[in-house]
Amino acid sequence: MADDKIVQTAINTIRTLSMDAVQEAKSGHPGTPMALAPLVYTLWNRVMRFDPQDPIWPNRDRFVLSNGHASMLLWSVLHLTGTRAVNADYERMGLPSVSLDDIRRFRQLESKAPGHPEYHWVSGVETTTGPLGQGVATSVGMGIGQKWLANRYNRPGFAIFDYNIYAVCGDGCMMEGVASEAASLAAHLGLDNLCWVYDNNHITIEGDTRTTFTEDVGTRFLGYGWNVLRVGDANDIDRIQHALGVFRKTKGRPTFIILDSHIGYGAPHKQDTAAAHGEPLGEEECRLTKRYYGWPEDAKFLVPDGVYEHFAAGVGARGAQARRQWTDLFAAYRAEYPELATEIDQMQRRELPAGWDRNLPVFPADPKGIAGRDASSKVLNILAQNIPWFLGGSADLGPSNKTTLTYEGAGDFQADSPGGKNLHFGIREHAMAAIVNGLSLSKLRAFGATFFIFSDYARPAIRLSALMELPTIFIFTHDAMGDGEDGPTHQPVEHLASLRAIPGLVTLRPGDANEVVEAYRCIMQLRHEPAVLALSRQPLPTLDRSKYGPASGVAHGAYVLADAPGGNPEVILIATGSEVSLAAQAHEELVAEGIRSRVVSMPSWEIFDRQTQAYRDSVLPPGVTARVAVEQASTFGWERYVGASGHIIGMRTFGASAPLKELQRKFGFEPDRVAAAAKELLGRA
Ligand SMILES: Cc1ncc(C[n+]2csc(CCOP(=O)(O)OP(=O)(O)O)c2C)c(N)n1
Ligand SMILES: [Mg+2]
Repeated sequence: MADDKIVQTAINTIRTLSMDAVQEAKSGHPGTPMALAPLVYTLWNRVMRFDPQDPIWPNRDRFVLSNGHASMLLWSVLHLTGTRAVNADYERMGLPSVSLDDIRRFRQLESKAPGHPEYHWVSGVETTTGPLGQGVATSVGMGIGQKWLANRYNRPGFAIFDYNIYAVCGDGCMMEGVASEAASLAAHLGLDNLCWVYDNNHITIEGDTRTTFTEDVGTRFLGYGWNVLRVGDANDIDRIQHALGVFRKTKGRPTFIILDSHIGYGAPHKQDTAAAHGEPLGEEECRLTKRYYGWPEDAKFLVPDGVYEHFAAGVGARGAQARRQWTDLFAAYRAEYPELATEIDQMQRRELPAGWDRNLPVFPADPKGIAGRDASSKVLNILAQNIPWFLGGSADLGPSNKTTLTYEGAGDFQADSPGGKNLHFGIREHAMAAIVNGLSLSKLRAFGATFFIFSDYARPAIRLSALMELPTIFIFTHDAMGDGEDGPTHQPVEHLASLRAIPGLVTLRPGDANEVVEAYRCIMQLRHEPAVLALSRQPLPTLDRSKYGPASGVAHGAYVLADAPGGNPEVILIATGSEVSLAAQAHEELVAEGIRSRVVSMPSWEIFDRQTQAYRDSVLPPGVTARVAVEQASTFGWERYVGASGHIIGMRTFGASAPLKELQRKFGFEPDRVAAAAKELLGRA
């Protein structure tokens, strides 16, 4: 076949596979894949360095489909390029990542062609997308990650990391705030490894964007400081290729390509209409569209002769060669820089370096104590020195979160200092969380920080970190009413409950400085789960561990801190965070009155829930039903630990603005009140 002919056939294969899959599934989004097939073809087959034989090769170019509803683009191209599957142990499998059968079973149970791109479910997906805006925001994290990796690991003659990141997005992504936050930061940081292609089709679900979206997107991106290009015809692959070439030559700023396209391209009745967005075209319209493409009208899931070979000769050959060269380069690099090569190996497998936890502090007993955020600061500064690829930052609250790394040489990450370990996200919590995900997808170990109350602003990306099974770390300080005078706008109430509700997310609310250390020890060993650390603003007494149970109990999620004589309690006080020492005080009062009480410190529900039944029963003996839970947060959910006859001291309102002492009195967080609740349960009030 002549070159032009096979190119067109390859593009139309992407289109028709997408149409057929949506038609067969009776659901999905055909129009955008039909419009963007030429873009995806050009990117993959002509530009990207990606080896389908090894989709996790560290120096591959990254492709992010931020308009995740157009997932059939990705399934088509992963299939046509013969991309191979990788298992959870990072082993390359001989099997295809997405088979034609998966595409026939688009959106069905177990198919490797699900509704939206799912990282962890389908090899070759770089990040989960679907919630619009997340993909592009995450791609900024990938851009920062590449810069950081290049700075640390590249050496003269050894460009170990020189990959680019391509993200495709639509009107929805452009309207979402998170994309704006991320775009602003990407330009500030001069991420010239980052290219977004904007599918400017003027269509969203409710119809023409005249009803909602009339801003000048190009001017907006110019204002951010991006290199803005335009390709006026989404079918013009030479112009697309040219624009991508301009991107690759542009230094010092990211590139934004506005691509004018026609949703549902070629469908006689549906092109340029919202009807092409999210429903099957219909059998008749499919036939007519195929006729327009010069395709056999009744063929379904057709991959014409020569198409697989064409992709093999394009991205396949280029990717294989690039990976071979890189592998040779890396072997020579390993000989010359064995320590750095080992670091890269460890990062790729999400392992920790030897000695990662050396010098972690042990805090002496101290009734005045230290704030959770201050203990955290000490731990972070040690971990960041022990683990070269551990980095992070705050959304403009570094001085309050105490997350700034202050040791000699930690440095700030900026355009002209891409080796810095202190990231400055600005007041962009949502983008921060997506960027931390992007860093994690780049195999760095990253944290983001803000006040606990503003975790809401980051929640969609936190949820995705759990869905993607990424070991990202979210450090949230001012975890309760500790900054009392700021009042209800700054007092988290339902945040713990709502984060505990996210499957796979590990929350930890440590009760004193030594629990903070142990919480980090747990978190750092997570490889496939994100963690939220809720830390106090105010000092918490450092408990005397010669008297109380050891803080290493944090590793079990909950543990017996103080017990009744003979380990035979009649009432159990369960507390987290700042309420642990409060419960310990109440315990002393009860003991003085001859009541056999036990205190359980429960920094993490999730970790406790996965302990053996025997362990859980040893901490919360089923026979002891008099139980009091104390937590300066919504009472929601504590019933599961205190049972029907238990008592919960928590929040049922938004709090108030007043000094902390007064708030503690008003809302019942005082030792007497906890002791009184226990006595009432025992009928000894
Ligand atoms: C955060 C979020 N809000 C809403 C949706 C539902 N949704 C999916 S696609 C879409 C329209 C997107 O329009 P556009 O990005 O222009 O996509 P096109 O139809 O042009 O492909 C909407 C509202 C979503 N996926 N994510
Ligand atoms: Mg659109």
